[in-house]
Amino acid sequence: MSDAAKNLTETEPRQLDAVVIGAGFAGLCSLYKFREILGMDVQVYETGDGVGGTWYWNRYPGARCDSESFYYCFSFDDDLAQEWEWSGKYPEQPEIERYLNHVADRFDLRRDIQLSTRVTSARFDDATHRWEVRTEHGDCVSAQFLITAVGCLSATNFPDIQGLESFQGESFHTSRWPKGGVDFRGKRVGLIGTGSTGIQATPVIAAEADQLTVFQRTPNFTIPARHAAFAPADQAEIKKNYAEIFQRTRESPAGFPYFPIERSTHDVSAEEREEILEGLWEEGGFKFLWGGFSDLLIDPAANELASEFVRNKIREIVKDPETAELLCPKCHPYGSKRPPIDTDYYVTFNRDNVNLVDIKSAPIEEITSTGLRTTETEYEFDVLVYATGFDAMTGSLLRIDIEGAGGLRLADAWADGPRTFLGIQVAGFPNLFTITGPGSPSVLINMPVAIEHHVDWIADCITHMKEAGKTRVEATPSAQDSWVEHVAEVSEYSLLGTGNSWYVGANIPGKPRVVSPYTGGQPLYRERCEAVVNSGYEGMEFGA
Ligand code: NA7
Repeated sequence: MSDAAKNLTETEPRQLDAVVIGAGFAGLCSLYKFREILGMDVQVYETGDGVGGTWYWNRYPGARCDSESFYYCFSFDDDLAQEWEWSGKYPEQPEIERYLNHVADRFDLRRDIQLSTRVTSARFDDATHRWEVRTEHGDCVSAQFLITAVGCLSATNFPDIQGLESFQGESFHTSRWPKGGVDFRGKRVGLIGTGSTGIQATPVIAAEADQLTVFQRTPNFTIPARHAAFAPADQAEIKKNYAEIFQRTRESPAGFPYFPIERSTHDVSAEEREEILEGLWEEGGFKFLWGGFSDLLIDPAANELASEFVRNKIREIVKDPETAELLCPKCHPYGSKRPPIDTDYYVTFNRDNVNLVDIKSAPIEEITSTGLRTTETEYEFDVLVYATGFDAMTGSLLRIDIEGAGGLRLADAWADGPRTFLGIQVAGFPNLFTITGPGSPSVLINMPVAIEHHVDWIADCITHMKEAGKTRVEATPSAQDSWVEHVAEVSEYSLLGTGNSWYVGANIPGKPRVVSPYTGGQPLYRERCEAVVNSGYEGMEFGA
């Protein structure tokens, strides 16, 4: 080979059919589908040094799934579902990480996954209809399709508090937890944040630490998970009914194998309402949210009755009335901030070594070298835990420098909030597919169900393209405008977007307030996606 030819080979980027960013549920599912079923040449890049995505990073104490194990998993392979044994209802992080590693091995996925590699930029080439993708290591590849499988909750949100770097003790963000764990024995611990993560971590840290102080800005409603191990008979029953269970997850409003009861809160007497709510509380888990009265997330008065039911539970459980009142959410409807489910959260505040501090009335002013100072008090700690969440829905996409056709940057296209078609495509960004992107139901659905739906839809679209001999596909601006309008319109009927939550970007200072997830429910969303396919991809333009 001549020197010139050699240089060309060395500098010419590797040519691929698709780059997938992320090796969590969405990335593994994409790789399997695009490589094994469509026969594409796929490269996955993953920042972590293992597969698992959310379940690789979030290894904080108490990290557990909020959906039940037997349907928070893949349905695309019957043998996989039959082989894998879940230990119980709500698996802890290590078990889900093991499951995803098993999936990677079972389908021989690792050979196309490059770990410890962050994708830094992606640029669409108008002339070739291909994406040029660059990584932090300086690799550059060329791919026809760019599939983002980056997760809705993966861009860590470190709070912008003065003095963050000055703390001399140990400090950790829950989503970047050290693999070896943290030894809390004999230590004074400060924990900031009472979302799902803080609520899961609090009881576990409290049981180990000398003292735990929880800094709460907004109280949250949480329902007991009532975790239980599976007996062999439970496993057998699930496996016998798997086809039906998975089918129900695809048909129900939120991707669970159950539906809301077909009654409004106001259809029943006060006694019957309490009985039903009590039953849901006793059963535990997400049924309180997705399996209760049909008007819970629509009618403020109905919601207030359920909210007050939970507040009364808090007042019953927490012995100190002042602490109980502080834990009672009073400024947002139940469900309008993502409601956690928990194991022993409220009861933990009865422990002598646990203290709750209201930082709404007395905000944190500064992190100091020895702890933190609020406007009222100075606190000293050995360990600080930031359970402060994520720049959700858009953060993980916007942290990659994505440049579409004509040099349009995603950050500019979304300057006033995310705009997508079905949450899957973005006008001006041809051949880019965003799995569980903003504008799709994503986090309002049991995630593996949402992911498999998107991966199947994208695979069908790519197949259609190939059969038609096309090399470029993108949503039209007008189809995108209509979809954005529809997403906003349906959100008007729901209470889900009314809280100051990450659903609307309210947790990130300066972020435009937009209801990011589609609140119209899974059936309507699937219907819309199917209608696009059945119309021959109306709203999408194909080019060659
Ligand atoms: P969340 O639900 O966003 O919760 C973060 C918590 O941290 C929440 O209580 C916030 O209070 C609090 N927070 C955030 N920034 C600050 C600052 N600057 N000062 C004080 N307190 C702050 O994140 P999670 O990790 O718990 O859960 C994320 C999702 O992962 C979860 O919903 C599941 O889907 C899985 P705020 O409520 O904003 O007042």
